[in-house]
Amino acid sequence: MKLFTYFRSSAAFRARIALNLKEIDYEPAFVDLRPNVAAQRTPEFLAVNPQGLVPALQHEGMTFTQSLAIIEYLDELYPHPPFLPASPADRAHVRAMALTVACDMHPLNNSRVLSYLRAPMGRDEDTLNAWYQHWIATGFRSLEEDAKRLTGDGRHMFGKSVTLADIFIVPQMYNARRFKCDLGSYPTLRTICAHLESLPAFARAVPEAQPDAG
Ligand SMILES: N[C@@H](CCC(=O)N[C@@H](CS)C(=O)NCC(=O)O)C(=O)O
Repeated sequence: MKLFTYFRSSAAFRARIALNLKEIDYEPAFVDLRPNVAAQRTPEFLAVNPQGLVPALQHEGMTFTQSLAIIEYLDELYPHPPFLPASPADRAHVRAMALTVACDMHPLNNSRVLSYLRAPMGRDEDTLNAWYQHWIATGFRSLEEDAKRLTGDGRHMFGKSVTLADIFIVPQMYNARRFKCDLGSYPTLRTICAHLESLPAFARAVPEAQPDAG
């Protein structure tokens, strides 16, 4: 398997965690997203993913995009350890937490949105930081309540083992720290992430552990 990745991309971070949890030996292909390089907009990469976004996964002659689709593909191909619980209701709870990150938080704060706010919208760095922190707080407030209700041991978003919700919360928490968001109101999320980050599959996926980390 080949994963198109960039060390700082939180969507690629999710895919790296999932590959590590499934113990899949993958070949990384580095796509440099820095504005002065913008490898994601080259014809070569657009031929891989016309959206110009990482991650993308190549396997058996096919290319897959969108981190959630990639991770569910891996889970269906390699069912152990499972990323979703057994019952339909529990699966819906786990998916809802992952989707809060994937659909309601990350798209508002990803690099192309921040770049667009900078230019052509002409917003300064203070405004961008306020924007970033606002959407982190909005998402984390609800995830804190979800996790309090659904965790089984205070160390996982749902139940007592790693699920899709854990794969999505850790990269988002990493970025929230990077952008110096106030995390004081989310003790459950902080405790869960501290535990998850201590697991080898998560620790090996962090941006600073990647070969392309600058
Ligand atoms: N919904 C997509 C989001 C992918 C995404 O936004 N990737 C970012 C990095 S985290 C990217 O490639 N950005 C390049 C750009 O903004 O030009 C997913 O989950 O895979």
